[in-house]
Amino acid sequence: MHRKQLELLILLSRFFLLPASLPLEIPQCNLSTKNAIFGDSVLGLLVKPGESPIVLIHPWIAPGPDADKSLTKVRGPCPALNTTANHGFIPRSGRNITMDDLIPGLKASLNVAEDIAIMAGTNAFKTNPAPSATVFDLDMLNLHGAIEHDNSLSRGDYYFGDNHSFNETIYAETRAWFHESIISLPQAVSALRSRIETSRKTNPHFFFDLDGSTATTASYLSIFGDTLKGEARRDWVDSFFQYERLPIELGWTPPALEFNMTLLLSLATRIANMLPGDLITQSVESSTYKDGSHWVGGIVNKLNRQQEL
Ligand SMILES: *[C@@H]1O[C@H](CO)[C@@H](O)[C@H](O)[C@H]1NC(C)=O
Ligand SMILES: *[C@@H]1O[C@H](CO)[C@@H](O)[C@H](O)[C@H]1NC(C)=O
Ligand SMILES: *[C@@H]1O[C@H](CO)[C@@H](O)[C@H](O)[C@H]1NC(C)=O
Ligand SMILES: *[C@@H]1O[C@H](CO)[C@@H](O)[C@H](O)[C@H]1NC(C)=O
Ligand SMILES: CC(=O)N[C@H]1CO[C@H](CO)[C@@H](O)[C@@H]1O
Ligand SMILES: CC(=O)N[C@H]1CO[C@H](CO)[C@@H](O)[C@@H]1O
Repeated sequence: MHRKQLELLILLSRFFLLPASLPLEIPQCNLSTKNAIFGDSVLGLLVKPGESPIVLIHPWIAPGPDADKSLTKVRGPCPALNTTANHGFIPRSGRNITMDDLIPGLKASLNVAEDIAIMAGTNAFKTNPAPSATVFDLDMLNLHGAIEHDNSLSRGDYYFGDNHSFNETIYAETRAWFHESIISLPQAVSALRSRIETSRKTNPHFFFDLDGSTATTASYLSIFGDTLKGEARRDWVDSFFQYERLPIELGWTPPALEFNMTLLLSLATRIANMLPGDLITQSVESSTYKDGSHWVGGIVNKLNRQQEL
């Protein structure tokens, strides 16, 4: 939709859809952001002051079972992708997700940059059993050691069975480190470290994925807080992990700073450097963050390793 058309529609909406006195204001959204969120949908114009366009255009819908079994929705171990599917930013079915779904979907929902979407998509395609696939289903990510990894903040390790559903006991261990309404970087690192230590003690097949572990912590801090400070709002983080729902009702909006690979690697490196040294040196695949390339190489190694196990 062109800017002019959008402006005209907003103007018209004031006459037909909203009392004239109500300003149509979407906080922290400029015109191009609005466009990304609304797409071509005129429904966007029904937004009332104080209501988020995401809630209206992308309502959260739990992935319940469908009457038609062939269309049953699938979800996977990644809370961020589950969440974007629950809001319909990527196919609600959770199936046949392409790069063309991921790039605009992650941008509009979480202000995640294209380079991260491409990295995530490239890794996800490798979990599709079909050779050279360029689509994936969210549950394909359950493949252990690819994107799914041990010592998750909210899920059990593969060794213990269910490697993908939200697990209250495990999240409680993570949450115990979040002492204040703002999760600081040291608290976030302590939570991750505690999960690593628990897995190391209890899981005889523990496999430490430094990249996956530090990237998860870096991502939730960046999306629900401030990537530069490395801290996040605890109520937003809770809502995300527990319900896989964007915490819009709690006042969250996508981060103002686009979250890209440079920012991800920078915060992940800070986190890695705060972990005990032996974890870093014992890490199996990669402990360097020079660029994003090892993510893809790393996953191939991990997939091979999975076959060896
Ligand atoms: C509007 O948002 C776009 C996309 O996020 C950004 O590139 C642009 O700088 C923003 N403009 C203003 C005035 O904030
Ligand atoms: C996904 O793709 C497969 C193979 O092309 C197709 O059979 C199936 O109907 C698609 N499913 C959805 C939900 O789009
Ligand atoms: C959650 O994790 C705990 C600790 O590993 C485990 O004992 C429990 O069985 C798990 N719960 C579910 C529902 O999988
Ligand atoms: C990532 O974002 C930061 C902050 O906006 C910016 O300085 C950097 O150039 C960006 N990196 C890339 C590769 O776009
Ligand atoms: C490798 C793998 O996918 N492991 C398991 C993840 O958890 C579910 C059970 O909840 C299993 O069906 C998968 O086999
Ligand atoms: C596999 C898994 O944990 N899926 C979750 C994805 O998100 C929905 C909505 O919160 C949960 O109901 C699913 O359990």
